[in-house]
Amino acid sequence: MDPKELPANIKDDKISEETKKLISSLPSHTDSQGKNICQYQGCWYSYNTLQGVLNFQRGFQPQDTDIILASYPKSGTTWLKALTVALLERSKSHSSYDDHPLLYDNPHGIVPFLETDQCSSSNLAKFSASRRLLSTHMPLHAMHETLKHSSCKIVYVSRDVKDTLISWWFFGCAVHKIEPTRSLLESMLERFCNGTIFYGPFCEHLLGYWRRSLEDPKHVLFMRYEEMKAEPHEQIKRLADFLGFPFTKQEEDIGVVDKILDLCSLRNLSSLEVNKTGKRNNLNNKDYFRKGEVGDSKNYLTPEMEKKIYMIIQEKLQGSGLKF
Ligand code: PAP
Repeated sequence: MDPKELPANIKDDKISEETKKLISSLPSHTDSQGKNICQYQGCWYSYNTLQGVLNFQRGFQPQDTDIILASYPKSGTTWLKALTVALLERSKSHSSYDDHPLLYDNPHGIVPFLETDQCSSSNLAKFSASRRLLSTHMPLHAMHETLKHSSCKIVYVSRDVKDTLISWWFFGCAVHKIEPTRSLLESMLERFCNGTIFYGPFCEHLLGYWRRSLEDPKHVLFMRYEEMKAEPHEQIKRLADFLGFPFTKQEEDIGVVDKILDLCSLRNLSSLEVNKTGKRNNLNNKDYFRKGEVGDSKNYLTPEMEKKIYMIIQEKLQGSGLKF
């Protein structure tokens, strides 16, 4: 494509001339919410996000102590960020939780995204825990070259594709201030199934982290939203052990685990002023909190839609040992 033919929003100042040239050579299309996306190294990104991915790939300096929280969008990122912040923060003595960072900032404000928050040193310094806490929606292979000599830890949270899709449908409509119509849902489902969706394909995203978690369990932890809901105590202890910050017997006895789970609960976080009225990158913090229920998709998907997703998941995850 001739750069002169590029869609209007590629004329964004944040996108370099080099990236514009690259974009014009990549497969691209408009997603179900009207955003232009292009496929780079097998994954679909918006143009701005692609610039962020390239900045990360060219300039990010990993540290062995970094913790990276990874996810496909709408899989439990906000919750995982809150839990991890709370786990690391407990090394500081909060006699009461009145000055806890989670009370004054949305978890996304505390834990920056590698590809979209331009991880400058000032951003990285914001959360002054003993370790740098970072996040990403990039697939694992997009980070491979940059992280290959690093022994940082990666925690991936996954979620049932049907609930992820429904969560995204509502989130996208809230962001764009449009009605969540059936036709939009059908079009998103179509794109979920054929993989041409923001950060898609979904199954490849899951499988990259799943396989690495089996090969290298010391450095990659694979978590599931459904298990976090069903057995929160076990799962937060699993996370704490993996990160090298296990709960002591004394902490367990005095109820620290319960306190953290309560602090990070959807009920508590969504009731905080910062999450009711705050904004970040033009997005309302309140839109990150909806129902947080397992199986909510049952209320919106027809049996035919469920079957379509089931067939794709069966086919793509076959033989991997990963099941939903
Ligand atoms: P993101 O990728 O844009 O950051 P993410 O946090 O991954 O979004 O997903 C949002 C989902 O997590 C929402 O699910 P729902 O639409 O099915 O309700 C949201 O409600 C849920 N969520 C947010 N915070 C929590 C929490 N503290 N506990 C449990 N679920 C949560």
